[in-house]
Amino acid sequence: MRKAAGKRFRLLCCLCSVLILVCQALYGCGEKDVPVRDEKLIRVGFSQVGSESDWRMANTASMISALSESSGFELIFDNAKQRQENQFLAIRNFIQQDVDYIVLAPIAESGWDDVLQEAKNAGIPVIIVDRQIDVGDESLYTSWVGSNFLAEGERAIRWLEGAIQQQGRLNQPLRILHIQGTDGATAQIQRTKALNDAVRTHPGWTVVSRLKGEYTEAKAYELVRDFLSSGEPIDVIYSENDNMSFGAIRALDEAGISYGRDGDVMIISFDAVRDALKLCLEGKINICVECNPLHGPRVASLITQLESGETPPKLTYVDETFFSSGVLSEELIEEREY
Ligand code: GZL
Ligand code: ZN
Repeated sequence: MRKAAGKRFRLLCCLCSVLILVCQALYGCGEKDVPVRDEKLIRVGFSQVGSESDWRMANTASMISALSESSGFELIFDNAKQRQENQFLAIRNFIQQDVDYIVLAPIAESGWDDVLQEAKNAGIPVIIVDRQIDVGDESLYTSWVGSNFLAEGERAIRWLEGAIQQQGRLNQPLRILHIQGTDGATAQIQRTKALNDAVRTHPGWTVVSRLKGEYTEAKAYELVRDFLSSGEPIDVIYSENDNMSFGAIRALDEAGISYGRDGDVMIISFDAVRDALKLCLEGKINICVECNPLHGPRVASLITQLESGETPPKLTYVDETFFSSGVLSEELIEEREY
């Protein structure tokens, strides 16, 4: 009797488990739903300038790690390879995909009015990161976070004035080789403005040549090598990012020209990425002006504020400093995030 009941019970159990399996297979019901596209994730389309410099790579890494799925984001990343038309394509693609936010690291300040009007018409908020944009209607973007590039340039000039004064050369001629970043980028416009303002106030200072290095080591190396072959003497290289400084240093080495703390040519460099700080510690670069690329957490917090209905500030400037060989150490360099 008992055996038969046991048999019936076992039969009933396996019938139920088959039923549950069938139900899960058909309706996905049961403890873990398999999301087709998890509605809870905030979908962000990010149009990045390219991968032209160490700074840019650090910026990309910061954005990817901050806008991660574990933090509640679905990131759609596009690398424009330093071409603005690729950024237009990426933004239109994000609009098609109906993302929740568009984040744009603009290659240059101008040209954004039309494509950002399309994003506005689609009701997609746009956050600008790093360089700024110049649009007729400032409501085309919700918020910007980045550096005060003019302040960076002025920091470099104040250091140069101090160094020249120490050498007793303040009113003597100073021949400056200026290596510029990508034309029309806010970092280029404002770091250049700081130098131009200084040349205007120091009669003996002259810019002997302006080279368009596009923030890359290769381009800067080529242009500085060609310039040095003219034999024109220089006292300072004002280089608008570290990778162009690396290129300039290669050309100076090939030309047998000394540079840095104890050399004939002082080098002023912007970004302060790790490899530049190491050269600064060795005395090969005189000053590294910090330009902080770690905007990922800042953008994530802007989006979080917007998600909770808050209105973040229109412009958020990050704090930055500068480094000369005297204040650097191996430990300090190792501790830095980029
Ligand atoms: C500055 C950034 C510049 C860096 C370069 O915030 O736009 O672009 O100085 C980078 O290294 O390529
Ligand atoms: Zn404007």
